[in-house]
Amino acid sequence: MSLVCFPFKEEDVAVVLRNLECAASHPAVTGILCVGYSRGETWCAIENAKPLLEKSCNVRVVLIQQKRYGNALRGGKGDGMNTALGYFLEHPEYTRIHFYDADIVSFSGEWITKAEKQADLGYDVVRHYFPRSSTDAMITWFVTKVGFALLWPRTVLPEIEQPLGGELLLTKRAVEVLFNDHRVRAQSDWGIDTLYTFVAAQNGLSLSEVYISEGKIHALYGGLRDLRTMLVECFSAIQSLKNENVPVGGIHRMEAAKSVPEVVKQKVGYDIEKTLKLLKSNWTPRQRELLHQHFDSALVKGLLNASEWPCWSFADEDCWIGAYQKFLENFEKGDDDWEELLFKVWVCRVLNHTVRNVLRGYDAAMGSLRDFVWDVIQKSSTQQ
Ligand code: GDX
Repeated sequence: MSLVCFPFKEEDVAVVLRNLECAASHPAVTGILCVGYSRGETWCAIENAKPLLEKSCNVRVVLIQQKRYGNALRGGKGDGMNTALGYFLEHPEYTRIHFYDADIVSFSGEWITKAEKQADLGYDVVRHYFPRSSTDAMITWFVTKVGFALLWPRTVLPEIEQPLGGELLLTKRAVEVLFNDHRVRAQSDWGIDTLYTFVAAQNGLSLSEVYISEGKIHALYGGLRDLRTMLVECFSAIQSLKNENVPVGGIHRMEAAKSVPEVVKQKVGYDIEKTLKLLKSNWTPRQRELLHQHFDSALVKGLLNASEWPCWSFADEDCWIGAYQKFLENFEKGDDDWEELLFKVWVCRVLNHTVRNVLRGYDAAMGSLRDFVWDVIQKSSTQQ
């Protein structure tokens, strides 16, 4: 008896309704839960489609607005997902909950089947992972994976392929662990994916990752500015956990990846021209002061040059690791100058990766990302 949750804001209504129908038609699914940020156009479309969907698929379809669980942080997807966990625990007829982003164009019943099969084998958490473009997942690679590798190199965390993915299955045991953790309930923003991944590993929940070869085709980003809030919230989530301990090892099974479709290989994940302009904008005298006060001279020189003319060659892997450690120590969420500095250094890192690695082709680019995380794991393991 599985419940499928779609958290949603405003999305292409036709895509959302198709996904609801697809999930509702799956034999393992007896309930669909749509958790809305607000009562807008997408909400109304789901409300109108609900009676027919319930009748034709013989499932319960529930539409609720997200509750406010975390009062200290921005109310976002975290409140949406936590609202779904609360609903799930109040309805013991369900034994598993799945989450899928509502805007996925390539979603199919196969995604549900693959996750259900792993849960049948006894895994507490099942995550979906996808072939991704070499300029996509730049927060996952440079913030989350690198942070996990620096802070908990001997654990399962840095090995999780897509630790921020919004597509996953949780068993009742996993939901109880997550929902009873006050840090999870407080994480009302984009940091929720980090918290679910982290708390599951810290509590020794077993994890299986299934591969979805057709990829996750969904609404695309413009310039990297679109990702600024997500970047800040995902980094801050890692920073909030930096003094925590996680048991070494952990049960982690991963389905092998297959060859990556050409359309994914050729996709450019963000608008480079729009992004170049970001380096010159929003500078304040205090950002310059913070730079001089906390960071290495090569980074200071490079970023100040970038404030006049786009440049990024200084932002190589070593520079990013050095800067990351300084941000872990000193970054203050909610302080616009700190947030802008984190954003600008990350933009330079992404541009450096794009020009130095992505231009050499897909395999070289992905290899460089994997090598980077591997090197950080190696170095951090010997230092701990
Ligand atoms: N209820 C609710 N409340 N739903 C939200 C909110 C919110 O505040 N914000 C977004 N959503 C919904 C949205 O409508 C969509 O269905 C889903 O959550 C994902 O949002 P989207 O803006 O499409 O996220 P994006 O940029 O595609 O990132 C997603 O994929 C990332 C990844 O795979 O790396 C998202 O699930 C991230 O959490 C994930 O890290």
